[in-house]
Amino acid sequence: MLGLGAAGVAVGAAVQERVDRALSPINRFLPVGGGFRYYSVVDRVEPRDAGDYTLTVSGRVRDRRTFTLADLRALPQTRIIRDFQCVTGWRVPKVPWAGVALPDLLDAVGASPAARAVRFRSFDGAYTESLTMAQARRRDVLIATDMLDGPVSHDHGGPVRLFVAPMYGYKSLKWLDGIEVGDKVVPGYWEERGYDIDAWVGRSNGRDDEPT
Ligand SMILES: Nc1nc2c(c(=O)[nH]1)N[C@H]1C(S)=C(S)[C@@H](COP(=O)(O)O)O[C@H]1N2
Ligand SMILES: [Mo]
Repeated sequence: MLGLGAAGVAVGAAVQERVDRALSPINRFLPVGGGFRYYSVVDRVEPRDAGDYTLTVSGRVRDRRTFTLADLRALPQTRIIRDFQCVTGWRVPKVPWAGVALPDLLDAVGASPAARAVRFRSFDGAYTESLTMAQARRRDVLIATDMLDGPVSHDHGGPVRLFVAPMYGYKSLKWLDGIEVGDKVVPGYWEERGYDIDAWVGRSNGRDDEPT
């Protein structure tokens, strides 16, 4: 009985690994962070030192600006606690996130009130995402410098990632280094491959948030 059980677990793990590989080129459980999986659509992302990191905000803005990590930390800070939900089924409850609320960053560069969309780029060289301006103006969309009460680790997309609280995880682009204010919602990496452009998780997420 015991032996069979162990074999069953081993087979289960092998099947899970194959499912994981089919879902994404790179996919493994992260050793920390209670339930997160590591996702990357490219084999390897060159780590970027916090000291070398920059985020460029361009497009329909009054002031095109390049922010260092220190610049981002000098802007008004927002902290929220929200679940993280991947569309493939795993969910991490009550994750603390902190950084700059996207509307505060858009105000800092003077984003045009007439602009319709915001596009995000990753320094992995492959992944992009977009939001409508109405979505980007939500206060629960963060330019996250911290998660799980520490700096965003490289595996989680640090030094800086996007966190779109009300939407599935694929909107939360990792290794963020470019934001472009424009007029078009351009389908992102997974959206080109069939995922919905509007990725709302549903009304249950974010009920038990803490004041920021
Ligand atoms: N650059 C980049 N960002 C990404 C992804 C990716 O593969 N590359 N995967 C997305 C998906 S589908 C999920 S669920 C989360 C996973 O975040 P994690 O790796 O920190 O668990 O990142 C999102 N952001
Ligand atoms: Mo995901």
